[in-house]
Amino acid sequence: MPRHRSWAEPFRIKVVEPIHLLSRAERTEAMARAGYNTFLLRSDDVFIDLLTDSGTSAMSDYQWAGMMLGDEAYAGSRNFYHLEDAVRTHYGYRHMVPTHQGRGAEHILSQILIKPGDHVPGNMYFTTTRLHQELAGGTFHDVIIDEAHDPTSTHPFKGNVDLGKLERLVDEVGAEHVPYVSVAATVNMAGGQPISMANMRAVREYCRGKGIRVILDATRAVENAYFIKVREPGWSDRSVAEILKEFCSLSDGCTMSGKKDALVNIGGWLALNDDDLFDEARNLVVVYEGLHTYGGMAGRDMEAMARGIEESVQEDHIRARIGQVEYLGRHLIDEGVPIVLPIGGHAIFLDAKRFYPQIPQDEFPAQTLAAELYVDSGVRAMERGIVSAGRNSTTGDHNYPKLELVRLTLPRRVYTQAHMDVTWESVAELYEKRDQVRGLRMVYEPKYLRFFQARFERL
Ligand code: PM9
Repeated sequence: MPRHRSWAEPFRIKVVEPIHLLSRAERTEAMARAGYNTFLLRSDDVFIDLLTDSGTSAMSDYQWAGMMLGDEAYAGSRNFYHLEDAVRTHYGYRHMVPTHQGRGAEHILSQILIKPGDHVPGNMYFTTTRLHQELAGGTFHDVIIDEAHDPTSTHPFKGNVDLGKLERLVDEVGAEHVPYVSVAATVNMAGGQPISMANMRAVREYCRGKGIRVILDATRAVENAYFIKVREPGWSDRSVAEILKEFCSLSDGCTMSGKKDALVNIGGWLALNDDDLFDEARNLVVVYEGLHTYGGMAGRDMEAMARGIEESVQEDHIRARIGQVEYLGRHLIDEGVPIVLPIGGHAIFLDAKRFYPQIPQDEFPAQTLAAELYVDSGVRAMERGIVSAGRNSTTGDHNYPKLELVRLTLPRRVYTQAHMDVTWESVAELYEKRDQVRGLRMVYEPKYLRFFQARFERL
């Protein structure tokens, strides 16, 4: 048997940004000041920031060099054409407009395609995606496979669409009221779980027969392509870049938050193959984002994103990126901590229902756990449970998602293995002391996307 060899990051560190750990008393006070919502903490008060992988990546020297080549012309910036080339080369769509970030693309897409009374099936909701669908008058329907809602299921492709559920919905509401199927790559709210190429192809075939479009949320499609390579039979010899392109070819367009896979701090795009739809998108982008050749982005930011796309599909990059998530997850599994299985692409998701079974869901177990973790070690995580799920737009009741999770999200190329060690050690200690903890009560609730700004008090 050959000896085990560890992987190592395919970069070395050229610039460092100091971070500091406040005292426990200071952290306790900071958490109370933030209303037990990690979104309301000051970044300066955070030691290891695992709130999100969105816009938090470290850019390479190649990307920073590109920033100096920003062409800040109002119209026709050369960086736009670089970005357009990168999207065509790696994602394969014919047309694209830049947007300031992913939700800008979701807004334009929803306005173009959804009419009041329409129905939008998707492989689990995402907060901003669903809200834009609802604001356009649509109703979201979850058609993901049941395994996705079970944190203990080890199905390798928990992002898959359940074709039976999709078919039943379409039969019920009529294909003419389904403007598109919204398919997310590595489903965020399910735990960063991928969709298989075979399932994507089946969705495509079904939709083609019904005249329904397939729109991909490509935000973490590179990570999805990596999982297809390592988990789906028949793909291990293909490059992540090839798989990505083939995967995207099974959709009619995509929305994209460049702040994740594409390794930039800001930016996104909407891509479409259809000429007429693209024309509509180009018309709307000037209303909400900016001219169609910058769409809310500076020239330098478009250059950084074009270069980030190139880097994102490099095999050693993506292997190390997902390898770091796995490293953290393996340690937590070894400590007996309940996490969502299998380990996903961008984050480890702690299962707060099993972590704190004594806390009822409407006393916010995941929100509580995220607050406890910060107080224990200065690690900032994000609630992905009942607070994120919001309220039913018809009844006004809380949505009660099956998954009540805390997300430890890994920014790309930012933290070291030692940071991962501090994180799992803290979570493991909290798990040992889990019995004493009580939940929270919400004392302020904003109307939209409440998880960002809601405030809580300890019970
Ligand atoms: N995701 C995340 O932390 C940013 C803040 S939480 C709303 O996971 C998907 C799958 C996302 C996503 C953002 C967006 C929106 C769309 N789809 O944040 O607007 O994970 O660039 O993208 C966050 P923007």
